[in-house]
Amino acid sequence: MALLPILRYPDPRLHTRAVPVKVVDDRIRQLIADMAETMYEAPGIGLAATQVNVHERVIVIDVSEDKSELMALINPEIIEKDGEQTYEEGCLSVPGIYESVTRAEHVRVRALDANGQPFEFEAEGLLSVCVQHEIDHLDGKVFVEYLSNLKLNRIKSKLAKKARITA
Ligand code: QAP
Ligand code: CO
Repeated sequence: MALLPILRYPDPRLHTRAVPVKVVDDRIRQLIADMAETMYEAPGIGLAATQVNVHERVIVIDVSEDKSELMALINPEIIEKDGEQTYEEGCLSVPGIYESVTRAEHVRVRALDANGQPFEFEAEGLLSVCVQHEIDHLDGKVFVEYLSNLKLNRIKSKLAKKARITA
């Protein structure tokens, strides 16, 4: 197990489009274990491989209260969506920034599990938001990019200022 460094917005590598995983092997299972450790340590509820500079389609999520329901999704796809919900989101790659984003309320997701077996599930509420947020990372999109340019520029200045202090 290993903690992986998390890329911070506006790192341009966060805009990389991840490629599908071809074979779910021990390398991918190790990546999932390391991503889960990194997410729990942060602590966070979701992490995409993009955020740890691995540009393959893998995400880990755990929205449970007691961190007991780890989900690993490989090559995840949203196959149905409907409705709208607005949720205050954050991101381990954009620390300290929380903003409302409107997304689908309900999604049906297809993915491979850590053994390479396809499975499907339906999600609503926080899990639905989290899956959509993490799949966006795999497509090179960070949640703050849904905001107005005015808000995005304010966030960029805030992060730049913070980076000067912490550097
Ligand atoms: C994505 O986000 C998400 O700013 C996962 O200082 C967020 O785990 C999905 C975090 C909201 C659904 C709803 C953020 C930790 C964690 C921070 C996270 C921070 C420390 C964010
Ligand atoms: Co994120």
